[in-house]
Amino acid sequence: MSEQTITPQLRQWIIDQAVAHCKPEDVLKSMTDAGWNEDIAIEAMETTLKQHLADEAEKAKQPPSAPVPDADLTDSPLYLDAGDRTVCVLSAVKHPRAILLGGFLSDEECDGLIEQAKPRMARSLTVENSTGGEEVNDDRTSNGMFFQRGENELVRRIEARIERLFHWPAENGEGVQVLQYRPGAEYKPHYDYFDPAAPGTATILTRGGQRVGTVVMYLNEPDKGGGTTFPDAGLEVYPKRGNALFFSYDKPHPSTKTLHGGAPVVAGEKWIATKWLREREFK
Ligand code: PD2
Ligand code: ZN
Repeated sequence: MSEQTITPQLRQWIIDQAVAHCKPEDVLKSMTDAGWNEDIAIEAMETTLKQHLADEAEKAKQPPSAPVPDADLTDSPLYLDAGDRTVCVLSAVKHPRAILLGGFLSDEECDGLIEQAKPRMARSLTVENSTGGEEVNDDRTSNGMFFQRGENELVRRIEARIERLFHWPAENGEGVQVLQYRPGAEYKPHYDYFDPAAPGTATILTRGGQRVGTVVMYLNEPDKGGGTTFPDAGLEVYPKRGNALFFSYDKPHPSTKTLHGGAPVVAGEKWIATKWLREREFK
């Protein structure tokens, strides 16, 4: 063998042998019998197994996985029955778990939410992790308001759709939030789950546990900018009116790749409604 490259397949084979309790000398012999230079084979075994142990130690430190909301995409249906409406599956990603639905809201429902929200808009707050309270934050330059869960017929209709599509009790949802971004406004990349290490988190979790899913509903169309971005996945979802972006996170950990943000609006305005889903009833 002139060129001896350690491929991902070879690394996986080395791990498989170790997991199956094969003796290192037998693994080395298999490799040299197959034509590997002995020094390169030893180096491949050492680096692979060292990295494997480090990966396993990192995994053991992560919080356990929780059940999460999800749509049933078995057999890749193009349409899903949302009860009172049929919605179109536009795209789905496994990691982060994200699903983009078309026609989740009608134009009238989008306008209705904006009109009902307008008189109640105020500068958006973010959760202050050290205390569990809320504060104005330069990372989030939108205006917003919350509806109570089940507050009116339109809100109930939307909540019932979310319950049905994502198989998650409506009572586990926080109230629908409406956000307005003017040109230049943005929401810098963040996680929607609460940081388990932050001192204020224990208080926040008493109201229904962790957040495990997010639904972002696009209510209008900015002329430029205002997409929802996932920097760790290289993904940008464009804010098409009536569409809904769902994503879930089975543990409050960056390995879910759910770091996401609202990109700055370049021209026009952006209006969205968001719904956060908790593990248990949100009180
Ligand atoms: O404005 C958005 O697109 C957006 C994206 C992600 C808003 C939020 N998250 C949020 O309010 O958490
Ligand atoms: Zn968010």
